[in-house]
Amino acid sequence: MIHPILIHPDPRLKKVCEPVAEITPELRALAADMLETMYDAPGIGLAAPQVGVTKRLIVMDCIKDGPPEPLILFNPRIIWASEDVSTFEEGCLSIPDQYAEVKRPAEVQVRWLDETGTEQERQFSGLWATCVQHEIDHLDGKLFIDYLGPLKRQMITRKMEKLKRERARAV
Ligand code: K1U
Ligand code: ZN
Repeated sequence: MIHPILIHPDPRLKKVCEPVAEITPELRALAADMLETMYDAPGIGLAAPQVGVTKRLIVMDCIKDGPPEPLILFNPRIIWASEDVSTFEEGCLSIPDQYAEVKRPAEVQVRWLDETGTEQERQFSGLWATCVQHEIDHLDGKLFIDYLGPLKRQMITRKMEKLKRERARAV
């Protein structure tokens, strides 16, 4: 099932999400729905708060060409970050059509539980590293625009408020 994606500003996108205590069939179904929603958008990542669920769950697939490589991460944690940084032009499905350069560690080591409850660990680099940090930020109520200066952030927020008003009028 495809879920509607919340648009900034929304209080649910500012919350620190709750850790997942047990991976239930309902949470596995939510993860599958989130992947479907992400591919449909289309996007390369999605965090549970973006579909209104304030739990620590993200999905990703940063493969652009070639066979898909979907990842489901419950309670993801960055356990190491490189000193090297990389700058990437980021977008966000909750802030449509707005992009800005964000500087983040170039490589991160992440530990999480997969959909079977098994602990996984992987070192991410390139787009995967940018994406996993962007998604984990969502779980802490942080958006990529929070890395920008106040004027740019305010300008984007106003555009999103206008977009939401227009969308509300259209229904
Ligand atoms: O979390 C999100 O809002 C998803 C976001 C993830 C992301 C993008 C860029 C840098 C860091 C994190 C997106 O997927 S925006 C859409 C996007 O980047 C994309 C869409 C289609 C093809 C390729 C990329
Ligand atoms: Zn985002």
